[in-house]
This record gives sequence, structure tokens and C-alpha cells, in this order.
Amino acid sequence: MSSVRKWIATADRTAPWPQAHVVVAGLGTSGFASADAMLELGARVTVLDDSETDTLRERATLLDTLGATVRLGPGSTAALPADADVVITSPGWRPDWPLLAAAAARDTPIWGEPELAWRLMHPDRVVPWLGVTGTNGKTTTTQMVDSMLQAAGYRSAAVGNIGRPIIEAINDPVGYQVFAVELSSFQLHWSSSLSLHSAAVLNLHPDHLEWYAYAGDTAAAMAAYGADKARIFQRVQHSCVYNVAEVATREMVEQADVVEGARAIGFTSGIPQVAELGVVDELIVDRAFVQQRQTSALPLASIHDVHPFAPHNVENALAAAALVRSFGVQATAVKQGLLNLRLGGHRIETIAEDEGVRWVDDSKATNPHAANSSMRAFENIVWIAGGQAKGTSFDELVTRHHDRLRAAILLGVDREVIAEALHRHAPEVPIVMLDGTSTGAHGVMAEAVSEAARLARAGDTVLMAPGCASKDIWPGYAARGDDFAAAVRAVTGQHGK
Ligand code: UMA
Repeated sequence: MSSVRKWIATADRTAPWPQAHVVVAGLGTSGFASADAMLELGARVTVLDDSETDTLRERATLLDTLGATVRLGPGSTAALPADADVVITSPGWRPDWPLLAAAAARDTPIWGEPELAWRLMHPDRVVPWLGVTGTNGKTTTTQMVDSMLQAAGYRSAAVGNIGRPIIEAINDPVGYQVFAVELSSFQLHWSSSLSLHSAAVLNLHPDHLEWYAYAGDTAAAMAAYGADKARIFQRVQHSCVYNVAEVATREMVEQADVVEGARAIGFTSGIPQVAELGVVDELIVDRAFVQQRQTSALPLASIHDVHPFAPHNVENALAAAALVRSFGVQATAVKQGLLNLRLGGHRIETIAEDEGVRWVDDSKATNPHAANSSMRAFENIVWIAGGQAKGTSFDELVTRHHDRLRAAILLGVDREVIAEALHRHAPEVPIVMLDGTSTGAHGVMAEAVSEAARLARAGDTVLMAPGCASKDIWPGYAARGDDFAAAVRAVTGQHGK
């Protein structure tokens, strides 16, 4: 057994890193930050990535200067170096990818970037993490938590799947006091020692089933996905926050191995029981973190402080409030945090209102459950949908909302999946199928918008909530939303509010 093997399983910042060979799988945002942090601690670092773009080449040059060995391009990740002591993997890599399978076969530890960040926290300034996972609402809720913490006067940062690697924030000289951490199931899959101050699972619905196909059939993939989400509750120190309306999230808390004394806290859009946050007379109230919770509840904010106002966003605010209240944040900062928050675009964003028709960009709705959330907010909908369905089903979404649908305009590689659900459960809804292969990204969205303009009547909402990922046509959901907004403005001649 190599000497590194003896300590790597429990390694933290103080470990003798110069003895270790660290292999970083993937040179994306998290791979780059991980490699940089490991080099700073003196480890021997090899970085492997199958792609070879300009960005990757730039990153490779930088890391090479710092002493890393970087291999880019097809085949670069085919073999795991024989003397690898630990693999830091990018979240997008499936566990059955040959390099990761080889590491598992050799009992070489595999960590994600959050696991590395947790281990590399500075012992003299350990930063508590308030973590958020779930199928939908993670990013918004994480932003809300960060905003509430800042309103309470903390030096906090929103990190993790939201876009900024945690390891980078840990080494930031700003000296953060607390982190709002968005964690994806992929990141949680490769996390084994996180012990968050408090954590929330917002909801659990089918998504990313392709990544989880390694587990077996759809049911097995869904179970593995849920099991990874549940890992966020392991070793929680203060509060495990679950969604009262979703039994699966409560069961995750019940099965978690938490630090003694940690509490289960529910959130509900209805009237709260003891140990829950909920809504009474349009007020978000706390019946969990107040002394007299048996008999009373503390108002934190109005549901109208939540922007954009939609039922699922009030749920996100409730979960965020539960997390910060567990950290001792005052009611006034919860309200102020909600008021201060300016969400990123493409989340139920009204682009224009023209001749009684409202045009809404919810490009961020990249799975059926997210599309469900925005559909709940509107009455008569001309629906623009489609893209990469990622193995999910649209049956439930269509069954639930078919009476709101004026028409559906379907595009993207998996448009047939949605069309079939509509044929099965809502044959009365007119469908327009757009091929898009000859028109390109801008063209296919312009076509969709012009079809929507033809179909919509006064009082309708044209809702671009695709329920699918965008990468078959666009570089990401933001570009898809931008194309939608541009096409809407061209058709209506209006500017957004
Ligand atoms: N690669 C290979 N071989 C493979 C797979 C990937 O070489 O088989 C390479 C790719 O060429 C790429 C690198 O590995 O250069 C990994 O890139 P990546 O985009 O997968 O990862 P990062 O850039 O490190 O970004 C990740 C998260 N990406 C994913 O989970 C897919 C980002 O979440 C996150 O913001 C970032 O870490 C910082 O934590 C994005 C995301 O889409 C936004 N997340 C999913 C979601 O929210 O639904 C989970």
C-alpha cells in the first residue's frame, strides 16, 4: 500500500499533499478551481479532458505554468494514471465512465469539487454551509438564502452548482462567514463527508435520468437520483428542511444520520404545524424557530415580497427562510432579503404585453416539473416547448394542465415525446411541430414566436417553458431565452417590463 493510501481517505487541508498524485477529471469550472487549489497545496496534479476548446486551452496553459500536467482532446481521459491517489471528478461525468470505473475498481477515492472544498476548509476559519438541493428551485432558493444572509449583515456568498466553485470561495481573501450552497445530485453523489449547518430538499421529480441510467431501468435511475439528493442531510448539524407536500423529502430526513440534536423542519404553502414554516393570511410565518411555537407563529414577510410572485416561488422563499432562521437570522432580514433580490433572467420573466397577450420567458424550466410550476401561474396558455427531454415523461404535466392549453408549439430533438403525451391525454390541443434543422437557433425561435402570435388571443399568455434542456439547439437556456425575447420584441415591437 502506498503511503498516501493510508491518509487520503481522511485527508484535509493539513495532509501532506506534496506526496499525492491528484487526477482532475474534466477542466470545466469546477475542474479548473479544484486543480488550482490542489497545486497551491503542492500536490502533483494531472488534468484530463476529452474536449479541446479555446477556453480549455487557456485554462490548460495557466495550470501548466503552475506545474500541472494537462491532457486535452479525444481519448485523453481513456486511461487512469497508474499512480493516481485520488480523482476529483466534474459533476457531469457519469459514474460508469471508464476512467471513474477504473478508479472505483482500484479503490481510488473519487471526490467531487464540494467534497474537496469541504475537506480543504481553513481550520482557523471554518465556514458554515446552508445547502439547497431538489429538482427545481435550487438556484432561486440559494439566491434567496444569500440575499437574506447579506440583509442580516453577514459576509456570505452563493456558491456551488449556481456557478461559483465552493473551493474558490473558501480561498477568497474576503473571508466569508457563511455560504449559501446549491448542490446538484451529481455533486452530492461524490460527496461523503459534508456536514452542513442546515440543508433543504425542495422537491423530487424525474430529471437527469440519463446520468443515472448506470443504475438500471427508469425506476432504478429515479431511486438512485433520490438517494443522491438525500445525501445532503447526512451529518447535518442544525436543521433538515423538507417540503411538507412531498413525502419523499420528509422520508429523506427520517432516514438521515444527523448530528445529535438536529431538527426536522417542514415548509408548507398552507397553515404551518409546530416545527414548520408556512403561510397565514398571505404572511410567511415561522412556527419552528420561535420559543412559543406551540401557541404562536412569527410573521417574517408577506408573500407579496416574493418576486416574481408565483406559488412555487413562495415555497422557495419558505425553504430559504427556514435555512436562514436556523442560522439565527432575524425576521426583518428575511423580508429585506426577499425585497433586495433581483433574480437572474429567464425565470418566468415577462418580456412584453401586447394586445392583451402576455409573453413570458421561462427558459430556465428545463424539466417537466419546472414547466409545471410556471403553468400553474397562468390561465390560458400558448405553450412553446421542447428540446432535450433527458428521459423524462410529459404525461403528468399534460394531464394536469391540458385545460389551460390553447395550443402547443413544439421544437427540438425530443418534440415527439411531448407531442405523444398531448396525443394521449389532450388530443383537443392543436400542435405545431417545428423541425428547425434548416432554420437554425434564431430561425426556429422566430418561427415559434410567429406561430404563437397567430394562435394567441387577448387574455392568453404565450409561455416558453420548454420542460427540456436546450443544448440540442442552443449553447444553454440563457441563449434560448434571449432568442425568444428578441423574437417577441420583433413581433410586438415592445420592450420588456
Ligand atoms: N468531460 C469529459 N468527458 C466526459 C464528460 C465531460 O472530458 O465524459 C469534460 C467536458 O469537456 C468539460 C468538463 O468535463 O470540459 C466538465 O464540464 P461541466 O460543464 O460538466 O462541469 P463544470 O464546468 O465544472 O460545471 C459544473 C456544473 N456542471 C454540471 O453539473 C454539468 C455546473 O452546473 C456548476 O455551475 C459548476 O460545476 C460549478 O459548481 C451547471 C449545470 O448544468 C450549471 N448543472 C446541472 C443542473 O443544474 O441541472 C446539474
